[in-house]
Amino acid sequence: MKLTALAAHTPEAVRAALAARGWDAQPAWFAATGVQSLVVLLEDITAAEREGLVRWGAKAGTDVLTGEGWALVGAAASRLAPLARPDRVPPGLEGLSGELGRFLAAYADPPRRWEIAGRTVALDHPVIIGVVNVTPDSFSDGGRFATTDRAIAQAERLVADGCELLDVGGESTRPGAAPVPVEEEVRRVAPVIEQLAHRGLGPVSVDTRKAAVARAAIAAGAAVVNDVSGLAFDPGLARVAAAAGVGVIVMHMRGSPETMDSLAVYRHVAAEVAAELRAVADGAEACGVARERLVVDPGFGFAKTAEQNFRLLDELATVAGLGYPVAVGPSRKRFLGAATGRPVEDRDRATAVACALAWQRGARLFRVHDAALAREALRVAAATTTSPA
Ligand code: PMM
Repeated sequence: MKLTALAAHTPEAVRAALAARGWDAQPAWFAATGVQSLVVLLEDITAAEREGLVRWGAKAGTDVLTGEGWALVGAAASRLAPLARPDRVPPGLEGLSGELGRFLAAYADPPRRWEIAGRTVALDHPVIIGVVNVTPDSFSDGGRFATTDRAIAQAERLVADGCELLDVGGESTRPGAAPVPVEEEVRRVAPVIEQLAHRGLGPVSVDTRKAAVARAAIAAGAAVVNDVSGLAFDPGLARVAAAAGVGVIVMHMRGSPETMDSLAVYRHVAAEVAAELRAVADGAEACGVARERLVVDPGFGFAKTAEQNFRLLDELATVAGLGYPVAVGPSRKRFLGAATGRPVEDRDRATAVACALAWQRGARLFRVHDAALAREALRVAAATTTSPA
């Protein structure tokens, strides 16, 4: 007898083992995703559902850990699938089918495209978003690109280095940063966005929390709105984005840049961030933003301690499990300094590593200041992933 341990963090190893034994690509991929072990935490369940799950687990030979109002189920995807099918689910567990079905559908067929104004962004490869800060006080590049000319030059460099989207922001969101009045923010971002659109650089996203700024930026040519407040700062922003048909990145944070550091209190950071992001995404859809236009971002550095940022990075699959494309913005942030001891101007290597780890855990869009290094790291990471058949 010969035993070989197969890698179990993705379906790739099982697919390869089956392909090596003559299976065709498509059945091999289907079987591999079915064998893949998944763990789901089901909360807000009744006592009867909890007991039903324990009985089902004993019969199905799967692990079910439970407590008051919750159950944690670890099973191969193919074992979970019957629970998601109304015609196969055991009596008493019907109430779980809808949510499980949505999760398994997204697991089997993750989003492969992102619709933004006027075009489709393919997500079968790492998509790099280049940061163009037009702020005099950004923590990471200190306002070096504060004039339009400098912003354009930076944008040209970012595009040459492989960026597929340029994120123009006129308000610093570093901890404790002071808010910028609408007129001033528009004065900073609109001319830059207009110039970028005029020169065919982009598409462009606008990094703003304000509906009025988003409106002006869209009029100037922005195809995406990137809101670090997760639509909490200005309730009008989602409707502006919905009416314009732009892409929307909703980022997780708590409170505001002034207050967020005091709100970094979690019992399980990845689960709570995902739940809060889901509520934001639901709110965006309720305001008319089409699901295929939404991207979620866990908000590294926003209302999280260094340790929480690393937990969140490792458990990013929980955010990807929401079924929306995932963007991350670890670029030059404090938590990377905490691990490396490097100052802000020397964190691009750490950023590139964080991006590569995030790709492996399901992120598809990467907001960075230095695109060349991130691109190299992401090319290596992406080369380990084969496309599903
Ligand atoms: N981080 C910053 C600003 N905007 N947007 C998204 N979607 N995700 C982020 O992580 C994010 C962001 C803060 O960084 P900066 O001041 O260097 O731009």
